[in-house]
Amino acid sequence: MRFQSNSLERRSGFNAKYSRAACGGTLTGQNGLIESVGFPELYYPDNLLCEWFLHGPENHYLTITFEALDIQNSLECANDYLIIQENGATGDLLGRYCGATIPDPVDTASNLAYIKFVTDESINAPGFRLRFAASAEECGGELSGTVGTFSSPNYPNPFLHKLKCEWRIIVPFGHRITLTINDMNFGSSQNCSLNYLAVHNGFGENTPRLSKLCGMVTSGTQVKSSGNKITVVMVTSQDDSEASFRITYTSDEDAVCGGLLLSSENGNLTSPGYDGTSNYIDNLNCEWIIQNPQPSITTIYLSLEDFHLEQHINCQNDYIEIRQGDSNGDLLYRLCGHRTRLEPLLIAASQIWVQFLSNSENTDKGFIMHYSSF
Ligand SMILES: [Ca+2]
Ligand SMILES: [Ca+2]
Repeated sequence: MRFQSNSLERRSGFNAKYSRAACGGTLTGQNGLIESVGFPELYYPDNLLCEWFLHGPENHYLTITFEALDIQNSLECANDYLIIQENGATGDLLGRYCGATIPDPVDTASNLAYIKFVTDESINAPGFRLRFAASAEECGGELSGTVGTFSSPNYPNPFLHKLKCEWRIIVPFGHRITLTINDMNFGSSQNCSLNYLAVHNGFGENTPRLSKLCGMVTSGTQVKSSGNKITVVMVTSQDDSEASFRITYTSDEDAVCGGLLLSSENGNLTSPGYDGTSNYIDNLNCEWIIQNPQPSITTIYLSLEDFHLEQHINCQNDYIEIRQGDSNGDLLYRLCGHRTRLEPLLIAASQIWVQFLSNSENTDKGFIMHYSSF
């Protein structure tokens, strides 16, 4: 506001009163309390428009609980009313309230909420008192037992917030993981793009996706990794998505591929099912460690006897990666396509990691390579 006068006429001026809004504001933190003006001793005034902005910690959701409610009752709460919206002033409406019946608590999808209290020009009542509390959902993690169970947050109660959780399972080399769905209900299967479980053949979402599960899944449904690692990602994208699951895993079956090999023992490494004519399958992830048990010998020798993987200019589809040490080591080779000149690979390392990955389409005959050290 600015007052400005020029060089012409003079007048008596102005006198304005100001005061802070009697209601509303921004509440930041883990929890808080909101009341109507004068609650509980006095009735709220007429002609109010009060707005509260609730701001909980990141990655939390808010539970808003009514401790008291007594607002002028009207058809469709048209006269005096309280509304709660999630995600702030432009978010979805969670409820519109009036009368004197205490509603159930409401949960928001995110850490933000907006509350508005509006009254008309006549008839009032004691008002309301609300509390909000922020909660974080704990989920995901790494499991390394040979058998185990994991489930959605708050299982067997349905999970009701937007969330992404990742479970990574690792079992000893040479074993594959069998996941068994004991129970899974992700609500309507029309929402498969929004609410689902994705199972990946290896660690992380960059490994081939074995399955995408959603809706109601028959108890006993199984998904198997090819090697000793698997990842389960749970995605819920709507605030009211119903999601609950319980999965058991075992690891008594032999791996399809991958394992720990000793270079001193000289042997062959092949794509699963390699016979020189038939093709490997889609969505494989095979991880081998080739280790030299004698530290004095630090060279590992790999010769490609036959090599036919799907062609791709950058080896993005099906490929072999060879790294020094383990999966986090320096990348030495990334191979794909057809190799007719089978040059031997001499690698100056006492341990290497070899990964073969196939994507969801187009396969070829695969490969056979010989490993040794001398
Ligand atoms: Ca009123
Ligand atoms: Ca492929």
